[in-house]
Amino acid sequence: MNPYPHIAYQHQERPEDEMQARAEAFYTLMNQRRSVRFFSDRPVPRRLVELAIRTAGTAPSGAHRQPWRFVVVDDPALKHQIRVAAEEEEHESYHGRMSDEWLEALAPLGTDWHKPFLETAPWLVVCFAETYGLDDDGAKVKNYYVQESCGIACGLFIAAVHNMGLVTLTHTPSPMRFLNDILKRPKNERPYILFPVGYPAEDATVPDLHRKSLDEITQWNLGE
Ligand code: IYR
Repeated sequence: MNPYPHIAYQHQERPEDEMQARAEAFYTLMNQRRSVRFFSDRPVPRRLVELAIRTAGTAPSGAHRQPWRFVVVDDPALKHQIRVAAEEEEHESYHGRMSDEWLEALAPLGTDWHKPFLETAPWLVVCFAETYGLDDDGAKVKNYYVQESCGIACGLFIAAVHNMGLVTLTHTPSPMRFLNDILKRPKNERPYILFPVGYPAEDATVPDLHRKSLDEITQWNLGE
């Protein structure tokens, strides 16, 4: 493969006070983000979902393979199929597949196998991770750092959804392979995260969680 030609990087230089103000504003915005499990059925324009996916697609990826595929669902029949299949798997998980330790870890969140948001939210966006590519002859092409790449893309997706004033949830019914069948995706793609996207329900609540402090999540050089 030929190297990419290099072009000038368009750096946006900013005065330091503006950098500080933007950094504070962005942190404040992101610190207001919450995973929301109670959705309104209020419609959301498709172009907003498109913008969240475009934003996700700006993520860096191993060898620039961009090993993600976002499948967007608003068809009620498809959403129903996904809900039924997800609840079936989740029922199994909550009633035997998850360890007691895991169930205990989840207890404070109050989650269970019911997933009504899979039908209530106007959009479901499923990120599939392309575990390997296929060339024109159908031969396998290795992808690199697929988990990391998709994780970053999904992080940007979540930030984009929050920034536009909508809510989402990183839903990972397990196992998720049923999504390949329902959404007709090939076997080199693995469901990575399922995101319901929409407005929160008017009476939506979230658990009163606290985030670790800067000190708890940071070490400067070798620490004190
Ligand atoms: N996927 C299940 C269980 C679950 C697991 C974790 I780790 C969570 O942080 C939350 C839920 C579910 O969606 O209920």
